[in-house]
Amino acid sequence: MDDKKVLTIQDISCVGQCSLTVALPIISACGIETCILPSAVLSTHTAGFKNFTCADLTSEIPKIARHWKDENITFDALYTGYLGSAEQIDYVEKLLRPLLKEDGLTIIDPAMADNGKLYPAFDDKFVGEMKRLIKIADITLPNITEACFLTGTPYREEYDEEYIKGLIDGLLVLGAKKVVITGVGYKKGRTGVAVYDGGKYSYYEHEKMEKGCHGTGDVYSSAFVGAFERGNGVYNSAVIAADFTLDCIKYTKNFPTHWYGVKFEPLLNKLGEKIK
Ligand code: PXL
Repeated sequence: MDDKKVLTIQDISCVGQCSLTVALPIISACGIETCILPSAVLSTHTAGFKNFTCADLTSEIPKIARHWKDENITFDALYTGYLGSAEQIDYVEKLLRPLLKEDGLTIIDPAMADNGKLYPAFDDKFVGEMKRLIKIADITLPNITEACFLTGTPYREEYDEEYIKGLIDGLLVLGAKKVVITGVGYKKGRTGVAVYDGGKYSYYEHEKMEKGCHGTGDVYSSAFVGAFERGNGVYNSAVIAADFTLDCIKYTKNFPTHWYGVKFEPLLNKLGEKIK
């Protein structure tokens, strides 16, 4: 078993099956020690609940990072998800990235948008800030909407391979080294992931569930990080994460009133087995 440590910085949405409450169990189920840095504590996520509470923890980040530095704590990977401000992005660059081991990787999920729209908390200025993180991304995992905002490409519901390659190339220009774009479907009833790694574009296609669930991006990225840190390559990790996310969406459909997240928990054992 690997003795690896991943650090993930995202919010804690206490209820909502997203961000840290997804990343911690999924990456752990892959057999990887998962250290967390909560960027904020919210009562729920922001997509569909009203009057949620939010305690910002930005001012804790430098104190926590300093303690880790003093303790010589280092990480094999830094995985960022939903972040709340330009200041948090600064801290990722200046305080957390230096805690990576020499060959440690920065994996950026620019969690900020879906279905052609930014999440309620974000604006164009934040998109500009997120571009700074793409610059330092060894791997980035946007959905199509996020890739469009980051590259300044008009969002389209229907597109071809050239359009997706254009998004990937735009992310490479921003500085990303490897790219996985999620939710890429060229045919009716099908979706998949487009991968760029080592000069090669590839694509994995699978069944598309008619109705998606909130939080699939976080499930996907967390499974990707877990699989990747267990030694799978970018493409294989992208496939493992896609199959897992699809399984989770299918399972969640058994609970039609469960609207706010993905019921991934009963499938964690299967993911752990697959990664072995
Ligand atoms: O990555 C999804 C997510 C995470 N955290 C918070 C959110 C969302 C999506 O809306 O609101 C707080």
